[in-house]
Amino acid sequence: MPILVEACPGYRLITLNRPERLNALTVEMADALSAALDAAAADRGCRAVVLTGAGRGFCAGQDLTAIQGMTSAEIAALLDHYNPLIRKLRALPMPVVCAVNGVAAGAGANLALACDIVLAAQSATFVQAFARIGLIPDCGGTWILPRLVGPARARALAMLAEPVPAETAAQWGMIWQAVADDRLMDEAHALAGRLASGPTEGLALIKRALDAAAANDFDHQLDLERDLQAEASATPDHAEAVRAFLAKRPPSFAGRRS
Ligand code: LHQ
Repeated sequence: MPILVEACPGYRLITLNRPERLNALTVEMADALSAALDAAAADRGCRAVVLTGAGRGFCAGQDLTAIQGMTSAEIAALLDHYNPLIRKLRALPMPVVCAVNGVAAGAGANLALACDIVLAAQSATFVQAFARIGLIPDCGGTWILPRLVGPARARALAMLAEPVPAETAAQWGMIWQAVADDRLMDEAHALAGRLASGPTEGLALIKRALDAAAANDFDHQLDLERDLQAEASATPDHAEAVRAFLAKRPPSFAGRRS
C-alpha cells in the first residue's frame, strides 16, 4: 500500500508509506493519494486532512529508480499524474495540515508546501533537490516557493539545492511552525481536530481567496472578496457564530453541507 488512510474524529490522516525509500514518489503513490483526497472530499464528515510520511523521511521526491532510462516525454507524462494531485490539494474544500516528519526533497518538498498549514519536526529539512540532478523545481515549486520566501531566497534555494532546516523554514515563512520531533504528531492531530470543528465552508473559501490573490490585481481581488464573502455569509456556520457571539457562548460549527 503506497499510502495509508486512517479515520480520525472529523478528519483523515494520510500517510505516505514507502519508508524504505524515504517515501519517494511513484505514479502509484500519487494516484493513490489523489484517490484518498477524492474520498475525503466525498465524505461530509471529513473536515480536514493531515498528510505525513512513514519512517524517518517525509518524501524524497520522485523515485529516481523509476525514472532511470525514461524518455523526456515519459518524464513529462509523470507530471500528468503529479499536477492533478497538487491542484486537488490546493482546491480541496477543507484545510490540509502537513506534518513533515523528516526530509522533504524535490517534489516531496513542494508537495508539503502545497498544503495549507505545514508543521515540521525540528530535525526535518526541505531540499529543492532538483538542480542536483539537472532538473527544475516542479509540483508548483517555481510558483509557491518565491511567494513563500521571496524571490532572492527562492532562486538561491532552487539553484544551490541546499537543505533548509525546519527552524529556518519557519523563520523564513516557508512553513507555519517547527516543533520538537516527539511533539510533531500530537501537534498535527491537535491542529486538525481544531480545524475539523471549524467553519469548514468558510475555511474552504479562505483557500480560494488566497490562491486567487496570487494571480489577481488588487481591484479584481477586492471584487472576488466581495463575492466569496457573500458565499461565506450565506453559510449556516456564519449565522451560528454570530448568534454564539451575541449569546456569549462558544459556537458549534456544523461544517459541510455537501
Ligand atoms: C531514494 C530516493 C529517491 C529512490 C532516497 N528515489 N530512492 C522529477 C522527474 C520527473 C518527473 C516528476 O518529478 C520530478 C521531481 C523530483 O522530485 S526530482 C528530485 C528527486 N529527488 C531527489 O533527487 C532526492 C534524492 N534523495 C536524496 O538526495 C537523499 O536521499 C535525501 C537528501 C532525500 C536523504 O538523504 P539521506 O537521509 O542520507 O538518505 P539516503 O540517501 O541514504 O536514502 C535512504 C534510502 O532511500 C536509500 O536507499 P538504500 O537502499 O541505499 O537504503 C536511497 O537510495 C533511497 N532514496 N531518495 N528519490
